[in-house]
Amino acid sequence: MRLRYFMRVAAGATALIAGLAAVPANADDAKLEALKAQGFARIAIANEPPFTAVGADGKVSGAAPDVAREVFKRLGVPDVVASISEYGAMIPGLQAGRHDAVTAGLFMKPERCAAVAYSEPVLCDAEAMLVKKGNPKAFKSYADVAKDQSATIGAPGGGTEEKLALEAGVPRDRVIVVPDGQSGLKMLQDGRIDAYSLPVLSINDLVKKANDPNLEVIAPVQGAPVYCDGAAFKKGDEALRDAFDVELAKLKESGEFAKIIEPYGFSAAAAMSTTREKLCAAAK
Ligand code: 6CS
Repeated sequence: MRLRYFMRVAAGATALIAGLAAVPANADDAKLEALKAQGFARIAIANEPPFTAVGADGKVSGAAPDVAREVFKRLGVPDVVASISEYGAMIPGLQAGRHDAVTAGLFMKPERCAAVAYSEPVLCDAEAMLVKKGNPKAFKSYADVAKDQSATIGAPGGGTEEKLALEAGVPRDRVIVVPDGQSGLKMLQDGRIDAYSLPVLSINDLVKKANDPNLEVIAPVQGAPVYCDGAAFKKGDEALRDAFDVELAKLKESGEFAKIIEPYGFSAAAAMSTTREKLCAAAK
């Protein structure tokens, strides 16, 4: 009796293992298969150099799209097609199926990690403020802006700098939503805002191109964390995210990751020194 029971269990187990073995490793990569068939991945970007940039000829560059393009190519998706979006609209656009991924320097924070499936870290940067030469209001932190009742600060809508300013106590009506870098620069130069805040490399890029001696960069903003982004995928597309991570890890390992991002001013070591898990658990 016992032998027959054992034989039945063994036969069942063998059939199960054979069945599993027949399932391809990436069986639930339906999304990846769809992107391969589509021939490109639709990425959301902000057009904020050096994170993301769209040239006059429409060519998409910047560290985040360049990494994404290389990873997708290795996954069998030949190219990326970008649409420009405000940071605050990127996650809703991803969730609504308008983008296949966000590769824009969208920094990992717990509330965003809860809403999307991030890859492992790609681009890290501290925060900066652009002010008039001489820093007339002596800003060093977002709290300094809060303390000065007359001070206003510009920041991207739905961006980390907007949130940091509000969390530091700057009232809503003194945090001015700015659509893009050139607008922020002009508003500061025209005296319509007292400071404009973006990540350090973005502010430095603006200053380099502005060629205006009457500007000063406060970097890093005291009390603001160093953030890192990852490529963001829709919840449910974890298999695609995992496949992205496998190729991203190979790029990091081979040194090609550094070759892509370091010419833009980013540190490969910074991204490789941390993880999605740590960044998604971080306080801010
Ligand atoms: O993740 C963000 O919200 C921020 N990331 C970048 C690259 N620029 C500004 C934005 O607020």
